[in-house]
Amino acid sequence: MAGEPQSDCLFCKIVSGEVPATIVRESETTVAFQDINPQAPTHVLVIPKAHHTDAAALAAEAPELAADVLREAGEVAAQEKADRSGYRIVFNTGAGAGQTVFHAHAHVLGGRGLNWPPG
Ligand code: IU
Repeated sequence: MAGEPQSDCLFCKIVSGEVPATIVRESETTVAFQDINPQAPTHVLVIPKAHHTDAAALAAEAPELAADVLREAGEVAAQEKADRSGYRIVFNTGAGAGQTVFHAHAHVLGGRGLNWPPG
């Protein structure tokens, strides 16, 4: 069911502490941790603690939680000082767009110039 922990979900295991992560920020409803394969000097993932498959499902099923994730993404950027030169919040949605973990997550990328359009 939407919002319930999934036993086969890596990010649910990070929320529960079963899988370690370098956590940089936490709120009542979200966790932010360093991406293990960083694509920029700042590359932090912000996830809702509750399991929702992707950003669209999160927004539909729990809009206030989606707002929490966005707000925390901005706080992470400020905390990491990525807001000084601009940063990007990315939600890969669907395998064709590069989503590999099906627990909604915002990538916060910054600390270098970011090209547009993305690859
Ligand atoms: P994607 O948008 O679903 O592709 O993002 C998943 C991210 O999760 C990706 O950038 C991975 O490097 C990252 N990640 C992680 O931080 N820790 C892990 O144990 C695994 C993936 I697996």
